[in-house]
Amino acid sequence: MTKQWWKESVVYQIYPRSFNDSNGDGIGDLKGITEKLDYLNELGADVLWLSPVYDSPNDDNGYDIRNYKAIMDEFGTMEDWEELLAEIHNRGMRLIMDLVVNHSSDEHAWFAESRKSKDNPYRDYYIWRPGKEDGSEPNNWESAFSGSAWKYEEATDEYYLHLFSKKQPDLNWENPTLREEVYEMMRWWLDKGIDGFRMDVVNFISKVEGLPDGKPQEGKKYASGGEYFMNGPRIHEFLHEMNQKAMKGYDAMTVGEMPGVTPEIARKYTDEEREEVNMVFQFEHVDLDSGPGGKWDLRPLKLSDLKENLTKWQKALEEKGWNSLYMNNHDQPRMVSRFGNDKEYRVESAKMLATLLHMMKGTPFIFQGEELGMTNVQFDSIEEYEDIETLNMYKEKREEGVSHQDIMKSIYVKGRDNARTPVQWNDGLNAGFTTGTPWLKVNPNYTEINAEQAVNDPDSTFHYYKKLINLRHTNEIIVYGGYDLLAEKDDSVFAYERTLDGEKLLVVCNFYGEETSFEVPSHYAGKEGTLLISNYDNEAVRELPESIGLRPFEAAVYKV
Ligand code: TEU
Ligand code: CA
Repeated sequence: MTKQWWKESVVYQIYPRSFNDSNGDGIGDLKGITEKLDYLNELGADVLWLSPVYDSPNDDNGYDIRNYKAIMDEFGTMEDWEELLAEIHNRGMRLIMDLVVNHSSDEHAWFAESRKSKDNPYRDYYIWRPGKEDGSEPNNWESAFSGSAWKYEEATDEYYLHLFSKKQPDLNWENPTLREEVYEMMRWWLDKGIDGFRMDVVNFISKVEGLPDGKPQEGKKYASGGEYFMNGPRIHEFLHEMNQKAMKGYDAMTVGEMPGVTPEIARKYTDEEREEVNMVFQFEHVDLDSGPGGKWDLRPLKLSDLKENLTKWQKALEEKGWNSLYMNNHDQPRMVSRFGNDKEYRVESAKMLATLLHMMKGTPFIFQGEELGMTNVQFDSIEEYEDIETLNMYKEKREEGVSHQDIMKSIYVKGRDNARTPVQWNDGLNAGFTTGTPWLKVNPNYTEINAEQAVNDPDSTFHYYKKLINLRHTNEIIVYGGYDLLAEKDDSVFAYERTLDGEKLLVVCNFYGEETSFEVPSHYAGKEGTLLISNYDNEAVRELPESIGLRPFEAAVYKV
């Protein structure tokens, strides 16, 4: 377990479109980010992760890249980007960019060539196949954005694969020339001085040869096919090659976004000796409230499942490999609405969830607005929603005869636009996000929930996050200590301890809104516990009692 800057850092994710608009066109932009760097520095963020800012037709809000070496017009110019990077580095912070190379936009020059003819030199940059004998698609895989994962092209009488939208054709990683083009592009950005990459669905890039049919669920036409493209046969080879040919020689971090990754495979991806990636985003903990029908099939979260899953990940990567720690991002609903109580106990539960996550072993990722306790949103009509995943699902379910109300219920709980409403800076027009018309409506609760209020309120979630980050910066035990779950059978308390050189950190969280208590394990009997942080006003130091009473969503961290 070597010491690394990316193990000691807290990362803050910016979704540029919704962060801050500097020119009144209703769309967040790079200059808008530069304007807020002092706010992020005040919070204590060490690394900023920018969701894609490259030239894109925005079919999937920038995750469909048309030119990997140009900045999206709506976000500004390359000069604006250079200025942002310089201002980030001037403040001692770092910048990682989003690497989206499982697929490109269908408007990328490579695809424009590839679709021209079967013998075009760029044909094999993408995955083309003839249809089946009966004229149907080459296999029965379903797109993550509804419908078949294949689109037919008349011009060459073949289909191309798109695991996501029709405008996001999958790149063919079996093609060494394509791989070299990706590595060259990565070095081009690293030579500009960036500090690493977040890698979009990077464990999808190796597909099983023959692209076999999956097994559709009962009554379904398409199958996920995930067993044939997640963690595929050459994935470790490709990631090691990328590490050697693109990342080598740069002091840079990599985090792979890996739907379908398990702890065992993640240990291989993140084992430093294997030189693949530094850490991964896993999805098991954010799938615990999904039924067999997937994310829109709502299932209440069981605390015992969450305790078991996060503990499994903590233990699996405790000695070898490294965890990321997140519950929020631009694809996930806001955690205070999803796992906490965003009504009577919004601040307490937001702080409790943050404590639970930030005191674990791994690199924490804060999603924009999470530090303000921003919540999910409920728009009445589907027209007010923007996300292609939501809109395609709505259309598909309406065609299946599901009622508007029933579909909206799932969208309110799991829709990605929950995370994408503009950051709420103050209680003025459009929450201070824009002087124009926001591309996506502002959450109406901005009048109470906004950065200006939070920065001026010492008891706000903002100052609580700032304290959590400072604790990580000043206590090695939080970064490098071991992890052990406590009170495993307790159905309302999530408690664990961290251990390093004889020192212990005791983390106790009441996950629900009812009073409860935590029975302190006997190995703490009579020990002095210094209270490091709590979301209630607890006395500073106290001898650890045998039982700690916990108010609704109470969280406390003791150093013993
Ligand atoms: O997300 C990958 C992914 O699996 C998501 O589609 C996620 O499972 C789903 O959104 C849950 O609702 C990455 C990006 O983070 C996402 O924004 C992109 O839409 C997707 O890849 C395609 O690039
Ligand atoms: Ca703008």
